[in-house]
Amino acid sequence: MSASCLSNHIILASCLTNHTMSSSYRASGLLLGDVAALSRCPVTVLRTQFLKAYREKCFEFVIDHETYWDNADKDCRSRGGHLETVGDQETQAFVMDTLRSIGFNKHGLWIGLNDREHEQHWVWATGENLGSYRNWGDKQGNGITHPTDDCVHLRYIDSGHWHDSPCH
Ligand SMILES: [Ca+2]
Repeated sequence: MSASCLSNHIILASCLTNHTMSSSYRASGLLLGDVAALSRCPVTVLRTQFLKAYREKCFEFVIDHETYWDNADKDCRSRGGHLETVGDQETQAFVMDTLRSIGFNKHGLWIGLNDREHEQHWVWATGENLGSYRNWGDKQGNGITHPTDDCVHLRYIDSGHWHDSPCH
């Protein structure tokens, strides 16, 4: 087994859930401060230092345990959200900035991107197709070296580049 394959199997990452805010926030069109924005996150979501608001979403950084994508996906859904869609550079930067600010010290964080259904057809956990924004790391996401790597994490220790890994 190659070193990169081995490291793929020991990667332990965490999940990032997001939730849609209540409509009053979206309708306001105002840039609300963190505290006001957080108050509009679903009441079921625990208010901790790991809950952040960005644009119209509440992000729950679930970093207290490590697991594989399948479990992270289930966990996020059970919390009423889904694994995060990183649809543009701004969201990517928000996630990286937040990880830095909360002292994240793991390899990376699972995001919703996967090609489990059809090889090389990348979709988000929401079912949306991968758009024009991509942030693949070197030799990642191509399906050539490791076609069974169907789930993607944002690898913090590689400047946040995306790496595909086994889902479970
Ligand atoms: Ca694949």
